Amino acid sequence: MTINYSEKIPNNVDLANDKTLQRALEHWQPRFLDWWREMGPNDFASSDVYLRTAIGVDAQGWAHYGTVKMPDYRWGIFLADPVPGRTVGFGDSFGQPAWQQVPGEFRSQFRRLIVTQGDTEPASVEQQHRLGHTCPSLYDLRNLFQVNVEEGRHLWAMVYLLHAYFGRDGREEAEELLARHSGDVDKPRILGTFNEPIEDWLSFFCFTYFTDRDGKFQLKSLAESSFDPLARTCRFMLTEEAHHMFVGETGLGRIVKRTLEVMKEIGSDDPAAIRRQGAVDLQLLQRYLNFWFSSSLDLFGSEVSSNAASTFANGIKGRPDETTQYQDHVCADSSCELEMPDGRGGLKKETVGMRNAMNEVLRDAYIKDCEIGLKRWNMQIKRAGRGLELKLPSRRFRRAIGAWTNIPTDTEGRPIPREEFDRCLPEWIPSAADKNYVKSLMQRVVEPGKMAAWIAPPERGVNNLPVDYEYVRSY
Ligand code: BYC
Repeated sequence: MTINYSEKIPNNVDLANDKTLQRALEHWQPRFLDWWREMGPNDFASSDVYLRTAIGVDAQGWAHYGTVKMPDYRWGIFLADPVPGRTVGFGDSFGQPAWQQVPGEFRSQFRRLIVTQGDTEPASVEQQHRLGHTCPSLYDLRNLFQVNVEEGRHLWAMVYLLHAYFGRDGREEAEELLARHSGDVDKPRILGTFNEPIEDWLSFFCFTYFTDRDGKFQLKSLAESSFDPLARTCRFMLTEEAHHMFVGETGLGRIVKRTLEVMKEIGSDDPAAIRRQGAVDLQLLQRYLNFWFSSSLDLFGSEVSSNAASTFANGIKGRPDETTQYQDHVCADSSCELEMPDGRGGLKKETVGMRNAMNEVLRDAYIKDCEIGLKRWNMQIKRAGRGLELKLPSRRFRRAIGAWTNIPTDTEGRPIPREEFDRCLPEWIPSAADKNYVKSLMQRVVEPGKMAAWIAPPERGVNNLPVDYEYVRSY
């Protein structure tokens, strides 16, 4: 299916033949642009940015590169091609034909998930609103803007579903997606992590590593949905999401690389000495990892969740790679064992019905995926002959959602007294002094090819261009 760029809203859903939907979306479009101008990277509205735009939804047609001013980016509605004869892949309706419409009895559950997914997209653009002013290089500035425009498109993806399949409620929800704002006291974004400020690039790279990876797992679960338009929408979004995680993984890897170079230059791994050279000591990086990983773990919801059980049973939300990774797609009788707090400062094992534990199944897969980057960075550290190892904290550490909410544990997940937790927390997550130091590093570098002192250059540029290409002009 080709994307029609001759229309006001580029799409591959034949919008031209659905005048009512087209009018509704054309009514929403100026509101989106107002929001982008107010809450997006608005100080860079006149910059020329080297961006990729989707021109087709298959692997080859994906990326077209060109120089664009961000407000002129062609946000649109792109669904992956349908799979002929697709059937429901899990839950109580397993094996029946996939749905082209939302069944009435599941309408509010679908709407809630689509709204929650949609809410994260503009939230992240709002969180990253001012980062352009402190970019460590033009290459990174361009990557930030690529991420921003694609999150804007992901918002379009969810708004399309709301408009096309949820009538008036859907249109109202689409308006609300532009009315809530990250960190707003009265109208915050729905999920906790999306209200956390991202004020520096270390946080940005952690966010794209950890939080966008939650996006990968949630989108993969929704890509299994029996509601085919949602599944197809998410399948295409996943191709964009991959770049966001690449930005996080390579960004953090480049920070580690630079720190190791500095350690070698000065012949020391003393954090104070490393900071005197304007680099990020690995202990500081560890505290950032602890913060963003623990916050992102909350995005999977409670360990035991009746919401998760019913979205699975009803065929609304499956598990990532449901078809290829699992034998039992119904999970009506199976169970699993979880380690839970015993209410007396210890642990107990609890047997939970599999459907109720679906959030934990996703969290398990997510944690494994997060470990891959850590292994790679630790290899770099080991090769440089340094003893330190970066680690993911325990899944029980600093949780604000689920069974471990407000249960004080150390980073290994051992329950500890509240006083000890309060005393140690500033050593486990970035302290005010850490944040001030990181802030002092955030000086804008915009000479083509030049990098800030705390990050190594990337191994290659974008789309085979050299690293010193002028990826953003007139910033
Ligand atoms: N913060 O049974 P529970 C992405 C709420 S990221 C605040 O525990 P459930 C992206 C929950 O909403 C992917 N509230 O959990 C990344 C519920 O509230 P209501 C985003 C939370 O429902 C970077 C209550 O607690 N996509 O794409 O099984 C940049 C009890 O819920 C939190 C999705 O999340 C939290 N962390 O699962 C840009 C997919 N966690 O309804 C984009 C859609 C839970 O009782 N969402 N609550 O008022 C879902 O699948 C589910 O809603 C959740 C929660 C997995 C989030």
